Amino acid sequence: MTTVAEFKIEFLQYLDSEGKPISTLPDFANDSNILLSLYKEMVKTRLFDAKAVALQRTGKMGTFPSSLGQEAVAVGMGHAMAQEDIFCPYYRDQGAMFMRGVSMQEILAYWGGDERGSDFKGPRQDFPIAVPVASQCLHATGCAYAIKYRKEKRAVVTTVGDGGTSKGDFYEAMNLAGDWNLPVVFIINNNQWAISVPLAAQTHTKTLAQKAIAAGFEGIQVDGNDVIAVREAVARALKRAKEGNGPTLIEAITYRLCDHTTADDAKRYIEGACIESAWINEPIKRLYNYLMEHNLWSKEQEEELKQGFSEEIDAAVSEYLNMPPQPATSILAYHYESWPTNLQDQWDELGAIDNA
Ligand SMILES: Cc1ncc(C[n+]2csc(CCOP(=O)(O)OP(=O)(O)O)c2C)c(N)n1
Repeated sequence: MTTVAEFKIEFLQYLDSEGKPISTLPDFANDSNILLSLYKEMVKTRLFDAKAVALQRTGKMGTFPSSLGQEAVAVGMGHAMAQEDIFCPYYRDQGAMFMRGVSMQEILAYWGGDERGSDFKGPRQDFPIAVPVASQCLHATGCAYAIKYRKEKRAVVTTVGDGGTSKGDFYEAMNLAGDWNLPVVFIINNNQWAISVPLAAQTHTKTLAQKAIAAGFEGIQVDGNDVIAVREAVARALKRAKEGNGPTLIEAITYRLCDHTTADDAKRYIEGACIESAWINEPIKRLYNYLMEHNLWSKEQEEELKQGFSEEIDAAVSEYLNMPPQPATSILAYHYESWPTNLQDQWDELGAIDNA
């Protein structure tokens, strides 16, 4: 018998959970402005998430998926992307969306059930938040095909949860992206849980990154709580995509330190001790320690930063709460170019509410 294929999956990490370098940092990490900007964006995301959960709890917003503990994945990739790239987000990417230019008010509006929350004033070509699990992977592959067809020098980034990697949509998107050598980066936010289903019950594969091998391209694991590693891996993958060398799959290992969404109670299936030990690895403290150790940050700056963000978030919340309501027909108004006849009754019903 002969071996016809072999593969390996590499793991990228620069800072340990205490913020101490375990290998030489990538070049961009010598620029303290970049490190500070990554840090600030993670803090902003955490404060925003806490406020959004509070709004839901007080009946002022719909269901919300916090990214508590996973801020480094969104922020690292958001920083690596160029403005002209295209983002097809899933529902836990607010940290990256802010960096793309989506406003806090728009994200609040989206989770408040307002269609205007998907009509970004900022990145006009980025996709709206995808809630149907893994559907965004197909959008990303389709978009990447268009980019290649038009010979444009940009790339698409999409994200998916660990549970999403069990879906047909994920495999189909990866398969075609590999076959057509498309400029797309798939990022798995492996937070260990798909609502109450733990990773071990989700799949028998040793890594999720190796799912790329079957599609014919490279998969890599990164410490998803190390924003430097995420930023570096995504930047490398985007460079490869733009140079015509095809897709990459990045599995970012992290942990969901919160309920799945505000509609869930994680205490029913996650032991408190699991969460407590996962807090040791959380991403913000790690970079904070590094910055403090290198005299790049101080307690006073931390206070000032949090104060500034609180004011920014409060202003976005008031804007959101003061948005004039949309007509009821807006639920359907933007979906179709030409109106399907089977929806006419519903449209009329909604119209009647608006005209009452
Ligand atoms: C097609 C589809 N099926 C089921 C759901 C219900 N659902 C919402 S989130 C979720 C779990 C997703 O877990 P994972 O992909 O690991 O992402 P995470 O939420 O943990 O970030 C499910 C099953 C859905 N939104 N879409």
